[in-house]
Amino acid sequence: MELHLDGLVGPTHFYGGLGYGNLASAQNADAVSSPRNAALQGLAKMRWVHQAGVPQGLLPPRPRPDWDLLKRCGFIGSDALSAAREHAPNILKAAWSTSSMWTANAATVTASAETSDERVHLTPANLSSTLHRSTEAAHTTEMLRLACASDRFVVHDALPAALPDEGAANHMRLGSRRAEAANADPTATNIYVHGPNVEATRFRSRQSPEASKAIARLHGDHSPLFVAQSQQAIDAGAFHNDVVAVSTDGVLFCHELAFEPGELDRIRAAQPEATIVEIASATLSLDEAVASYVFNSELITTDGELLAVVEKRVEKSTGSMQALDQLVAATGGKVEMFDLAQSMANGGGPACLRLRVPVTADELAAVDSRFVLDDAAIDRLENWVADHFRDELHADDLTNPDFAAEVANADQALRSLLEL
Ligand code: SUG
Repeated sequence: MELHLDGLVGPTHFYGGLGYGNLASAQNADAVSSPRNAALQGLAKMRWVHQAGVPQGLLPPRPRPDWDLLKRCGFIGSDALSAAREHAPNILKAAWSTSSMWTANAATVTASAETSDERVHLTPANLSSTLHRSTEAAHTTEMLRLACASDRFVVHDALPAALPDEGAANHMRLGSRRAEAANADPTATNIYVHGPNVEATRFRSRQSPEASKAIARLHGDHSPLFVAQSQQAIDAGAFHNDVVAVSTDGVLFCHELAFEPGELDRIRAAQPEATIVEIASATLSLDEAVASYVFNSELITTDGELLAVVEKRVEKSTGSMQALDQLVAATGGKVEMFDLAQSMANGGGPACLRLRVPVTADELAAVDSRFVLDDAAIDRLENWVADHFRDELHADDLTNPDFAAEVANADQALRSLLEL
């Protein structure tokens, strides 16, 4: 089974235009955001997944703004915010970013069934390709070490910054559906997707092969498969592999141009019994796939049934709906549409908002219960959002000391609510 750890959206959700190679983030730069709607949309998805029978947890947002980052960049004292806005607006934005909400980038996780010491291994991502995300690792490491404090888990340090790593968004675990149906513990293949060995044309990859290999080594992964993402997909705006490919234990749903030529055949050879639903460009172009985020659907399996949590903009794309039809025909699964528009406008779909932690029942029981949600906990979080989040956030708010005080207050309230 899998624990889905979603990133709770913080009260400073905004559109900074900070996501490298991320078309939605660039297109929506400086648009007015709604932190309240963003958080409620995320919580509605968590509630649905929990009610569908999948263990659902959360990782809390980081305290904002990041005064330490501002200080390290020379913005000190009472006018730090306005000085940063005048001299280095991207440093100001990085200090306020709620990018830790996309927990598919929080870490890479290997199941205990595939590690040499039979423990679950997690490596927090260094996210060193962009400034605003590079500061997440310290908080993520702290939270994961609290949540996974039991000796059934190993939480490593993030890799050195020179080996860029974006976490589970570039990792897929693929087994066979037959093993799942038999309720066996399949030995799945861990597929680590990294940047291609070609000159970057439009955008460079955010995942180095050296990072993927270091993680597989650290985790003692006995079945790693290293696969190159296609430069064509990266250029079309697939800044993470999970924009064009997603897996659940026995199913891989991907665009035919997601990987460099020949790579999908290597995946097939590694897991011949997996159901691979490969969507042709003739059905859905790469550009339309990146616009709709259909491959960024959150796939879950409960009682042997596949459920796809899909962002509702997919309905506007005929090719994407045809792709979903193919997924349903091949798996017998069901589709559920969600409004995640606030996160989507920053390039974060359903699959970006969750970190999958494959666990046995005993490992799940060993996760710190403060990080695991039930309906009552989700109710409390919704009340916290109602009490502390603005309906609208504007660029000017990021230099307002009153807003900083409001956010510090919200953070305190969350820490006491979660007993952190
Ligand atoms: O890293 N967007 C994130 C979106 C991450 C999506 N995650 C996955 N595909 N798994 C990113 O580009 C935009 C922030 C801004 O522009 O304010 C941003 O960081």
